[in-house]
Amino acid sequence: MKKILESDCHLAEQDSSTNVLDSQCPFCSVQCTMKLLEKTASERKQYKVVPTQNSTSNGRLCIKGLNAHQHAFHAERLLHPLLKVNGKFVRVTWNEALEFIKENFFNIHKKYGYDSIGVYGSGSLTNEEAYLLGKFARVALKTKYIDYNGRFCMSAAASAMNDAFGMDRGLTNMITEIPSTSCMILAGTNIAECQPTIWPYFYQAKKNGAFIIAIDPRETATSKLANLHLKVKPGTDAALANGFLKVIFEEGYVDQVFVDKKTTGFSELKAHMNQIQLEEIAALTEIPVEKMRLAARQFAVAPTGMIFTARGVEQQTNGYLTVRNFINLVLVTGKIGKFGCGFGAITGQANGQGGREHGQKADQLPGYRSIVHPEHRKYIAKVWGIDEKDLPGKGVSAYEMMQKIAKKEILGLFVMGSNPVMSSPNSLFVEKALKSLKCLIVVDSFLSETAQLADLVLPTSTYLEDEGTMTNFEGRVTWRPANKTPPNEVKHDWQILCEIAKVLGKGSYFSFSSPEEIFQELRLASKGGKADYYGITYDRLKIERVYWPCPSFQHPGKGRLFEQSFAHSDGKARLKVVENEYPKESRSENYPLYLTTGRVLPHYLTGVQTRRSPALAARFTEAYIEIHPKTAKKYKIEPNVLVKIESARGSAVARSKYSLKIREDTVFVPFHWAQKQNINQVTADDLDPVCKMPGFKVCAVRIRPLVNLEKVYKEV
Ligand SMILES: Nc1nc2c(c(=O)[nH]1)N[C@H]1C(S)=C(S)[C@@H](COP(=O)(O)OP(=O)(O)OC[C@H]3O[C@@H](n4cnc5c(=O)[nH]c(N)nc54)[C@H](O)[C@@H]3O)O[C@H]1N2
Ligand SMILES: Nc1nc2c(c(=O)[nH]1)N[C@H]1C(S)=C(S)[C@@H](COP(=O)(O)OP(=O)(O)OC[C@H]3O[C@@H](n4cnc5c(=O)[nH]c(N)nc54)[C@H](O)[C@@H]3O)O[C@H]1N2
Ligand code: SF4
Ligand SMILES: [Mo]
Repeated sequence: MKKILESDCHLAEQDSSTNVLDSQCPFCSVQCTMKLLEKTASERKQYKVVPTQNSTSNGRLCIKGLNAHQHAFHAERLLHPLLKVNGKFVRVTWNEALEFIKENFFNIHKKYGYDSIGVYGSGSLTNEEAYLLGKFARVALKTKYIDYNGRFCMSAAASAMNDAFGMDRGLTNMITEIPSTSCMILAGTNIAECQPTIWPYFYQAKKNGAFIIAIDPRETATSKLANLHLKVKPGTDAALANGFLKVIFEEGYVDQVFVDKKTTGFSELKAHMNQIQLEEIAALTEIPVEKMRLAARQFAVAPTGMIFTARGVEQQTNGYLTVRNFINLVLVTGKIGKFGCGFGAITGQANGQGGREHGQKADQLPGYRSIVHPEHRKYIAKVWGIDEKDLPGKGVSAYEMMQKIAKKEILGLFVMGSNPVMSSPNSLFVEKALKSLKCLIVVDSFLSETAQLADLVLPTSTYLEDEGTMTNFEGRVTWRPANKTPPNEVKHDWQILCEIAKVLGKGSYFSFSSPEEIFQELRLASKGGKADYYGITYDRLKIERVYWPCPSFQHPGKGRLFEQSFAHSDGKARLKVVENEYPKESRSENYPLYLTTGRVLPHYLTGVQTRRSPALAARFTEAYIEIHPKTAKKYKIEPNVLVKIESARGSAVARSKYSLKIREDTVFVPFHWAQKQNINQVTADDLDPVCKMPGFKVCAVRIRPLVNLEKVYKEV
């Protein structure tokens, strides 16, 4: 991690031959800021990245941010539209590309109706582009089928927070309160590797005396900081939270004044607790009762406390209920809406937060409005200047779109900012489905694994070129400047959407000439909604990051939520009875191990960008399987050999990495590598019934060495 240095800044200002570009990291939800210094020396360009100050990451940058420009300047950047002709991509002009879209979309519409084309968006898009994509789907394509990669990321936490609090924002409190909290539960979150520049806030809390509890089947850089690490059996976190609740009820730690005044559902939860047996939970989670008691007591008696969840507990087929149960813990102990207390589901992608507020979701309209609510529909139809009756209804979730493609109900797909052939569960099924489409159009900066399957690929700008706003994990809106001109024929996502809308005859609804103009419409569209951005302007954002909701220009933005009341109409939060659910897929004789998947520090998601950053790629060149030495011996797997990982869906290959830090019944594989190393060829596609999140974090597998070394040794 790099911290801002005085000398770095001076270098930027003093050297007049240096081009200085202000920017913001394209990767995770912290949105660290930086200056890119570009110097031309004997016809070669040299780059240096200098972190800059902002009130979230405080002048820090992690290794991904420091090297992000390497992919932006990579030789494989797409520079013009590519059309597939006889199985090969050929260069075409923008006019030819737009004609192709017009003709193909027109034919599909005519023959199969508007809902036969789907749109697949992304949490990497700016707020302006995410907003425009939602409008594009509903107004230009008139389809109900739009969803985005955030479905695989934030859907469990978002739906749980909406239902429990009446509002979904990553952190309910300000990040600056973290060092003052006296107890923290970190459930299925690896902040030290996934949001490294905010880790110092947690470190400071520990230094100030906080008791930290980490829940993770593996020891990670995050769990290292914990006073208590609960190495839970994968997928059993909902039950573990029931264990904590049981102790809190049994030992009289409920904050009854808070509960009576600010929540509903207490008597049902209390009755449910009478049926909970700690021993049963200990057997299920493999966490001893005494450790559960210690964790629950520490959290309950601490004067202030916070709970953070992330994908470890959320990417489960019961992810929604699991998050609800951690929220139950915060509510029964009254630890929310106060200084040093709160709940946070740490968002993942650069715009994981904003991307889920402005209409990319199947059931959603801008400002967190609902597509099935008559008043919400009327309001947005008015902003867009269309008849409410012409606004399509609710579509389906990201993976369900793939299922509709396989069933030939969706025949054309427009993908902007995602690589679903790698990031979806059961990816072999997804690959087959995408190949069966009549028309696949992908907008990307690279020929990603999904773009390779496309009929038409449109080249888009990167973070250094594309101005816009992003809403970070805190719920603060940030402005990303971008002064670099896109190379060759590259266009911005928002320009591409406007140009396609024009050839489809809908240009008048998309006559924008800058991101700021789109933001002006977004502000209006969000006005009065839960995620209200009306009071936020580019001018304000150029000075400071602003929290939403921010309903007027004078409003400072709301850092701490729920101080007086929750966002449901009666002002109360909802407690919820959660059963000790088991993961959908359990181990069997045939598939005796749990596979869990996740990330490593230098790589980002499906790796399209970071695998093209030499400094990052060099740190992890291939997929690995973290495995306990005892387990490895059992399956005759030596260190550093290729391992075949198989499930009922398919197989993948990764190199063995012995580790005492993982449970003996579990293996871990990061998902940043493609083709044979793509671990999503193995994962299961059961979805959470409420939020449709896949269970990326648990599936049953068997493993074996790819090559029989004993045989090879004998032969040599
Ligand atoms: N370096 C890096 N940083 C990133 C990203 C990246 O790709 N690389 N991606 C960004 C994005 S989009 C996201 S969503 C976030 C993700 O951020 P995180 O959710 O923090 O990251 P993961 O590695 O997916 O999972 C977190 C932890 O969950 C644990 N886990 C697995 N199964 C279980 C379980 O059953 N129970 C519990 N309690 N824990 C479990 C894993 O061992 C892992 O350590 O990171 C963001 N930041
Ligand atoms: N097994 C397993 N699978 C997972 C997860 C897991 O933990 N385990 N995590 C899930 C999570 S949390 C997430 S967020 C998803 C993410 O998975 P994906 O949606 O596939 O995300 P990326 O790998 O970031 O792919 C983004 C693509 O868009 C391009 N791109 C980046 N920025 C832009 C832009 O501004 N505009 C356009 N047009 N293109 C852009 C990139 O070059 C890249 O090709 O993966 C999910 N899949
Ligand atoms: S990846 Fe995240 S923590 Fe690292 S520099 Fe980028 S925004 Fe900051
Ligand atoms: Mo994510």
